[in-house]
Amino acid sequence: MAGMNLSVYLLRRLKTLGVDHVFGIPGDYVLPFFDALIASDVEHVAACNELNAGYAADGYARLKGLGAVAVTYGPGAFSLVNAVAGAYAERVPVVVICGGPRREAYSEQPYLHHILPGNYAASVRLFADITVGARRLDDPSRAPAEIDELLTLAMSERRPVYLEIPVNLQLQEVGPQPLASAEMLPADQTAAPAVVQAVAARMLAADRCVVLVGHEVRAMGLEAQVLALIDKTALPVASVFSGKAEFLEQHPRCIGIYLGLGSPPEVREFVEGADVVVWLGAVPSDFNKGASPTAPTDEQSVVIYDWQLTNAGATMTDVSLAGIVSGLHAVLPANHWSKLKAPLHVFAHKRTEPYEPVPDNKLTNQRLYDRLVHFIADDDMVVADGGPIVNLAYAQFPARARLLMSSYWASIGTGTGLALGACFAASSEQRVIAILGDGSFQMSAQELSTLIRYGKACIVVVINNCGYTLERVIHDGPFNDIAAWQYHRLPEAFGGAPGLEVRTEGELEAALASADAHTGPGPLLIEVHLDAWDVPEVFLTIGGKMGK
Ligand SMILES: Cc1ncc(C[n+]2csc(CCOP(=O)(O)OP(=O)(O)O)c2C)c(N)n1
Ligand SMILES: [Mg+2]
Repeated sequence: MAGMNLSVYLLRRLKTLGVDHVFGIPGDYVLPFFDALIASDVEHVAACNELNAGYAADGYARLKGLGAVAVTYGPGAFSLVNAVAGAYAERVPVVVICGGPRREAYSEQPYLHHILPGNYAASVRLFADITVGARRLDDPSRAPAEIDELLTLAMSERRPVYLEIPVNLQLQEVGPQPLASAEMLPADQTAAPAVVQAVAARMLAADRCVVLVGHEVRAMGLEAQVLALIDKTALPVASVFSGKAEFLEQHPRCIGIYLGLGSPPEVREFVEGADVVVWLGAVPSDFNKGASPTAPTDEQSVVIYDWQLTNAGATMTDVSLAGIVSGLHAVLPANHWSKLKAPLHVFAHKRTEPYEPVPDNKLTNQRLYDRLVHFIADDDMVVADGGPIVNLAYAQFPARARLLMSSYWASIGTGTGLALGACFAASSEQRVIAILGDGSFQMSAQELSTLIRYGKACIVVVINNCGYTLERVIHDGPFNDIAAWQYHRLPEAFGGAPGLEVRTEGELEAALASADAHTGPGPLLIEVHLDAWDVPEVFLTIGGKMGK
């Protein structure tokens, strides 16, 4: 290991942890790192701006377990803030590599570009709030250990970390240090047996018990364990909005998705009328309770989330989700709930419902998703942004399809970047299908050119409904209108990829046939026109409540 420099060390560690691509944009404070990146076996992927590079690293990390983004100081790093905050909120391990000024400058404090006047600590401080570790690496002899510590933290907490590396240290030798092992830690199993027993006893005493699954289950890699728990016990289970658990929607005990007032009536009645509601890796948040005045109360609920367990209002810390899931699996009797009658697979859009196109009919929101649910197949990676996130909540997913979206942090504009990252994480057989609202797409549309540049055969569906429909249903005004773009013509302007326009059911069939046949290189964009107010009835109900 003699002669290894800091950047090479970091890149080797990333590579061992499965990171084959680093997204990002250079600048003078990070150029030595970029030289090392280009010379390494990790590929650099350029995005049009740092925010989108951050979203791409997020999409990549959701699929590969770790992602990385490299940027320059100040404007580069600060542009990343929303993407990193989202990764923190949604538990996605993204490594931020930020090149900083020369090490001596931190004490001498000269006026330099990209530095807030007199504030050389600003970046580390800013990222401290939105990562599980934000550090400046200013001692090459300690850097390998610090890098390993931060990477381990990112992997075990499933949250971002921030590494600031002074420009004159990026190629400094780190000494003849062996590569320490910063392997992905197994999910922490801690959950005191007494805690598990208390939850199990409460569940067993209830007439009706239901499990709600949210975004932490996926983030912590516990999908198989949760399925095994449901298999063994026959507990009725539903997803929630934040981190819709698409992987369990085909399970014989899956009742559907709980969205408060937005739930199908039988799902709402079953969940809200339960004696015990177990929120697994799910938050009883405003979005997940969907403005329902009769949403599960604290007394009704057991909430296991963010290393905390709240049972009937009393909170305990240091309880891991993995520990509770495996503990419950061990102590709950087999088939205990098999006689509990529960609704089954209640989804507005299901593959089992036949769909017959009426070619000349103008396409509607309802019919679009009735059709898309047949298009989405096992092993597809679906990315959603804006209104499509809510519409897809009502679609039943194939067991092996993945849905990527910002549904807890809920930042629109993430979709194109997430899709870009997913394209680099996907295997060559996997399709990436992005279904994006026009308002969301306008925030990051230039990454279409990145998909073209790298020849990624992504299907990008842009729903042109003339603006911010989700906001219209809450509170309308001219602020919800957006510029009228000819979305289907963008691929041509951005470098020559096909773009199609859909207004009728017949045109949708033709476009989806093209999508099925599309192998690239580069994306296929399908612009779908819908009316601005064409939304499911429930959106109007919830929107009205949220507006108040
Ligand atoms: C970064 C960010 N800015 C603003 C919002 C508020 N917001 C939530 S939904 C939405 C409109 C989404 O529009 P679009 O993507 O076109 O989907 P549609 O509602 O039209 O289906 C806005 C502006 C947000 N969530 N995130
Ligand atoms: Mg829209």
